[in-house]
Amino acid sequence: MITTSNTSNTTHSNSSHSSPLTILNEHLWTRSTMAQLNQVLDQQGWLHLKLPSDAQWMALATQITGCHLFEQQNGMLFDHVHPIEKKEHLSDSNGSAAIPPHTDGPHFSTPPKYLVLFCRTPDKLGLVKTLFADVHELLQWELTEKDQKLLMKPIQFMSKDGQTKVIAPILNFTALNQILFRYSENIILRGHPSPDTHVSSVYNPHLKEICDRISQWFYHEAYSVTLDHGSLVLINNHRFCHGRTQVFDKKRHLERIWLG
Ligand SMILES: O=C(O)CCC(=O)C(=O)O
Ligand SMILES: [Fe+2]
Repeated sequence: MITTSNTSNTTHSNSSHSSPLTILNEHLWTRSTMAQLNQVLDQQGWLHLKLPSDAQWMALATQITGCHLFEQQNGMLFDHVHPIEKKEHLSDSNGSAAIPPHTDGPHFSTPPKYLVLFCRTPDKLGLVKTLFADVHELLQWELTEKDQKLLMKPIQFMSKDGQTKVIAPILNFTALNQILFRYSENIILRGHPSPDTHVSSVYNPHLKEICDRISQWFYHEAYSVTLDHGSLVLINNHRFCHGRTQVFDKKRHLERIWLG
């Protein structure tokens, strides 16, 4: 059995709903634990585990999901999320600005199925929130016909270096009829996945309305997590949109993989 703690720090941003944090010591890494976690991830769409800081978290994530590592920028299989000097004003994993709602790797024809974040060094001020919201809930909101049309409209998503591009709608479905959400407020409204936060021009004005709707849903419905030492978060990146608030502690350091 898996032990769960009641002192959760995963909360619904707009309500008191909270979900227990799973404490997973290495002696619990059994096949049946993996199967249980796989089931929770499949139904809930996310998992928040607390691991010892020296845990083999990448092996654990591949075992739980049954998925393989997915190439990130420059052929890397692993990346760091931490502010880098001179990039602080950017709204991305190497900046310290807030990152608005997005899915990772929207420029791939099939984006990574899971995003996995492991917390190496938490934000010592405890202020940064990682946010994630279920697209199933967006689809239950009252969307106008125009909103629905805009969700289905093919648009261009590009990589940071502009080399990889895909033209696809925000909302799509897989052959198995599962949601495939592809989104980046930065790309759609600011024209780049990692925009300078000082730039305020609207790149795609006709899509502003649907982005505002998504933002409204996201900040209303999102789960909010404060990542601590050894926190491991797995998020279904086809079904959830995520983002984070501004980083003030420059030492905050996460490690990230994608699985697909
Ligand atoms: O910093 C975080 O909590 C999330 C970062 C993120 O979403 C990203 O780097 O794409
Ligand atoms: Fe992300």
